[in-house]
Amino acid sequence: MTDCLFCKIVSGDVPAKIVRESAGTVAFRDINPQAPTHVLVIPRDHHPTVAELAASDAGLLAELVREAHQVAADEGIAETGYRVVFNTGAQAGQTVFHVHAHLLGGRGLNWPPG
Ligand code: IU
Repeated sequence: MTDCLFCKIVSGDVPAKIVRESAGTVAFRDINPQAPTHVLVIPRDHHPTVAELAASDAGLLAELVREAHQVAADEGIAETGYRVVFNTGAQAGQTVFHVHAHLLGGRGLNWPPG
């Protein structure tokens, strides 16, 4: 999608601090981190929400979650614990409609989230 920020990160037209890549995904550091580790994992293909991705390409969704875990392992937080969040829809705080898993960790995380 030409007007999608995260598609432009995938294509290299917008810079990002990329930490990991797989055949179907790219992982990069969030520009406004909410935890010591805050990485976004996105599919290379444009899908607006996790619900749409689950319905159209469940294998790619599984790859996204596996990659999030691998980033957690690379960051040394796989054992202590981390959170994977898909904000879905405006009321939940989704602002970029190219599905992204927020991988958060490196500090204690409150429950329920705000
Ligand atoms: P949200 O779940 O759609 O609200 O998450 C979007 C995230 O994308 C948010 O945490 C932003 O800080 C982040 N982000 C980014 O990493 N790089 C950007 O250029 C923009 C947003 I715009």
